[in-house]
Amino acid sequence: MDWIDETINGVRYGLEGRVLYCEKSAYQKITIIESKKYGRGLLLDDCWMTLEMQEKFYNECLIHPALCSAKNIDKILIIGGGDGGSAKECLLYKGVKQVDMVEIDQRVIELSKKYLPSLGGKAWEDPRLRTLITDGVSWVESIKERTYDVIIIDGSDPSGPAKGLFNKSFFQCCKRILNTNGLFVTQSESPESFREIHIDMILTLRDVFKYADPIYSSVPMYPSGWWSWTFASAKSPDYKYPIKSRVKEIEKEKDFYIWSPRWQEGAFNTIPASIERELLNG
Ligand code: SPD
Repeated sequence: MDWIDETINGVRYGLEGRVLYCEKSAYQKITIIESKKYGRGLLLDDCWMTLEMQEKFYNECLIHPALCSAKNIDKILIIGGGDGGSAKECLLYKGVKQVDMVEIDQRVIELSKKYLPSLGGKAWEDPRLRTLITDGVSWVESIKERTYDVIIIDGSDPSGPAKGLFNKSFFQCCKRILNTNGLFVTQSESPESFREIHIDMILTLRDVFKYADPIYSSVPMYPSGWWSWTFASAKSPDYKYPIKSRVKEIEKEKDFYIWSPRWQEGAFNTIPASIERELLNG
């Protein structure tokens, strides 16, 4: 056994385990590990992306507040998400007719299917999933307006291939290709380890969409363990309120670890005082 660590600003986040596979793809270093405590995992450029036994901490917060509260969920766009975890959660909803997953690095998908099959699970065989290997920024620039009901940004950190997913121009394109009632959600980094990026993302999203609000929860292996997801809409902050019929349907599909309608409403009401202050003064 060895230690596999992500290091950032003089702190490290590590697990005891061993490296199963590592390669340098055209875009990034991809590492697959086997850990003692949390099963197999994926790192991109030495940053934790997912672990078999931690994906629930991240994917439930990214997907279910959005899909339980969006007016329509027929057509979903996921940018990134090559491990398949976020697509799997979306496809639990019978009302979802199409999920376009736009992943820049084909090797992330191939290696996730091979080493982390439980992440994507049945999603990989679901005819509603369309996998598109291309750059997410070019994709949103090329799509005609009002194409999607929900847009989900499931990318990595703002360095390397995911850098463009944090720009105002990217958010503007997302707004353009969302339907009028559409809902946007992005992972929005750690309010502790990436404070400036986090605050800047929320303020930029408010500027672009009008309504944008973060929720916070824990992803144990991510820097500081404290993570955020930000939801945005041009119409109203309805993302705060799960739709009863949708909740009833999804609660039959799985036993949730984090998400519940009560958790969702609470999460949007528990913004830490210092963040609220910074956003007000922003
Ligand atoms: N620092 C980790 C940020 C990664 C967020 N996205 C993870 C992608 C897993 N589907």
